Amino acid sequence: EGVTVQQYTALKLKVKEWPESAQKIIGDKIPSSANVYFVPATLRPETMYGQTCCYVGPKIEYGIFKASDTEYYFISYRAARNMSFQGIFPKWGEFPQVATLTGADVVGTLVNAPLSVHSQGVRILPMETVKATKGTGVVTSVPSDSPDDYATVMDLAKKAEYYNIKKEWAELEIIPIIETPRGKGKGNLIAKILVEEMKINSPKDAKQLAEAKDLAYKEGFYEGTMLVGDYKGKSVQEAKGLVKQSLIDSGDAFDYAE
Ligand code: A2H
Repeated sequence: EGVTVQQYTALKLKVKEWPESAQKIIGDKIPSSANVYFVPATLRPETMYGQTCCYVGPKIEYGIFKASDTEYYFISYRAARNMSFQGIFPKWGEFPQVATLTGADVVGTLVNAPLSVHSQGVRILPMETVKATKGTGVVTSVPSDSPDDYATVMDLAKKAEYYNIKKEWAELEIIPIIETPRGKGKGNLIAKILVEEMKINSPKDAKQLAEAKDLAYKEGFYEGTMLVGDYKGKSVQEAKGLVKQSLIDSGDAFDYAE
């Protein structure tokens, strides 16, 4: 462990509809007047307009933790514990767990993704490469700007039957969010461009995906301009903090560090 601290934006994706597998486990442990939120940790809040789904590791164990009478969070135990020392739960060091589920139990859940152009909601889908020990173990998917997310939605759509999901859950429209030199005149989907140029065929092409991720991140941050939202026309460097703050102000996100 180094001394660097990673500052994430923790986004709140409200559950609209559980699949039967999750409903059975949750039963009457959560009052119907309360909301449950999937809480992905992201470094790119300015891209949230382009969310098309949200990933969990199918074999990872998660909990639902009570943050208040009206709010419960679906995250890893490790993240809940960390959050309890960051003022996110009412009592310091306490993070009341009301249910235990695996990622597989919640695949298919319909959630509302703040700022997403897909305002009807997006689905919780499986991603094999989610790390249990990073962030919250929940990863929101922005396939326009994240090569990992793009490679994963392509794989999910191709093998929908194998993954036991509906193909259309992985096929929500991918819209351009950020203009960059590499994307300009080519549709501005930098993750798609890089995955295709580098001939990345699978979400498990770890080495190439790491390189693509680095290129997309640097180009997006230093040379990107917003194409959508309240900060359209502004540079990504300017917009990043502004989008984050407006998500926090609207109650749709909070700071999380580890
Ligand atoms: B980022 P760092 Cl558009 N396992 O958010 C695997 N990946 C995880 C994770 C976990 N447990 N927790 C978070 N992440 C992802 C958006 C995004 C992200 C875009 C482009 C690049 C990008 C939408 N997905 O990350 O290792 C999350 O995906 C590339 C750096 O802590 C989070 O931000 O540096 C990022 O990895 C955190 O990575």
